[in-house]
Amino acid sequence: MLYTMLSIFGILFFIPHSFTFPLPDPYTKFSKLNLPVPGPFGPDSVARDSNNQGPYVGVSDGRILKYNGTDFVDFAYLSPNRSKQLCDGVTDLSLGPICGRPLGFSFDPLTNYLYVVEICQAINFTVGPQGGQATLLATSAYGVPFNFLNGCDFDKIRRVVYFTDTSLVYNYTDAILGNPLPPGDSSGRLLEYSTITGLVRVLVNGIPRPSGPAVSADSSFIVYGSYSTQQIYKYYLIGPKSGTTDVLIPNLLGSPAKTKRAAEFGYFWVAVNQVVQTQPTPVFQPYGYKFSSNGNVIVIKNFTLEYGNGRVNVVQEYFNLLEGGTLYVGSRSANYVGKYTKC
Ligand SMILES: *[C@@H]1O[C@H](CO)[C@@H](O)[C@H](O)[C@H]1NC(C)=O
Ligand SMILES: *[C@@H]1O[C@H](CO)[C@@H](O)[C@H](O)[C@H]1NC(C)=O
Ligand SMILES: *[C@@H]1O[C@H](CO)[C@@H](O)[C@H](O)[C@H]1NC(C)=O
Ligand SMILES: *[C@@H]1O[C@H](CO)[C@@H](O)[C@H](O)[C@H]1NC(C)=O
Ligand SMILES: CC(=O)N[C@H]1CO[C@H](CO)[C@@H](O)[C@@H]1O
Repeated sequence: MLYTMLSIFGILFFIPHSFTFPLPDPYTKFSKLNLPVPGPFGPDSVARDSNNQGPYVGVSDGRILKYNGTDFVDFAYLSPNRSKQLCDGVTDLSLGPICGRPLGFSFDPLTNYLYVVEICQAINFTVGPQGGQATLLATSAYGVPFNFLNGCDFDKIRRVVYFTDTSLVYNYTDAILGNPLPPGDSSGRLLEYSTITGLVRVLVNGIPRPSGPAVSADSSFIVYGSYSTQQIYKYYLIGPKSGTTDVLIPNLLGSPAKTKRAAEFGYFWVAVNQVVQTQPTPVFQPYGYKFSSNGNVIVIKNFTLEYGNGRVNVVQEYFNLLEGGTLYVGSRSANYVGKYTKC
């Protein structure tokens, strides 16, 4: 009886903008949305559009695919000379510079345009609702070319896209070759692209390897993680602290990947990977943290059982009355999108 009441109220709790007191982790049922076989892997970003279609994913062979209810089908691509013959299904990441590699994206809910950051040519793009060839928007900030773009988030109030350039001295090629991280590297940047002026601004310079950011639903601050410090930061867009940064969560279990808004107002999810063994090959334990605007961690969801020793790169939550809550998990090492729902 109590259980039934809890699950009825659980639905209420997941209506965005209604409650600020969320139900802890109801996501116990796991399933996989498989990518085409044989084929690409590594859905680093996962998003639904404003008509609740998808999810869309960006994968290793450079495509953006859309889930149509049963299968992932072609939606968009970035490089104007990307050849389907050469690139479709490739798992060789060194072809990234030719085939493209979308690592992060975010929908503008008003126009349903998808804003994408692409890692290899260090550029970003926009794709219209019909998909197809993306349009290049920007390649540098204040004359400094993008080097390792990682994630982005659309701000529907200010109509800008926030994104992070992880490092100016370490790039995607270094990462896939397993090159050692330059010690003490804090050349990362938090950036903003305005869809109104077409200009790129640097919000913060000198960040130690920032990962993909998320803006609060009221557009008052941005949160992002740092791979190196294993912390979550809060950058204020308005108010007396405007333009300054606080440490929001000082002690994650491991390195944070992308941060995304949760379904409820004022909450976020971040994918976190803990290294539990480094030799002979790295072994990870992947987690999803759910936290509030004040940095209160309310859920630490352990993905180790479903993801083995792979990493997770994004945890994206959606809610609608028909389906209830859904948690999508994207992983650079998986050939599927993980889907968690309530039992
Ligand atoms: C989804 O795409 C697959 C492959 O193109 C197709 O066979 C299937 O009919 C589509 N399903 C829906 C619901 O459109
Ligand atoms: C696209 O093709 C042109 C002409 O073949 C070539 O010069 C250019 O490097 C190619 N660009 C990419 C991103 O492969
Ligand atoms: C990464 O940096 C190296 C030099 O450090 C450069 O040779 C290579 O072209 C860069 N790769 C990409 C994808 O930008
Ligand atoms: C996460 O789950 C794995 C596998 O069950 C376990 O070994 C690990 O200790 C768990 N992590 C935490 C922080 O509880
Ligand atoms: C991968 C990709 O699309 N590269 C393009 C980036 O933008 C420059 C300038 O428009 C093009 O020349 C590249 O082909």
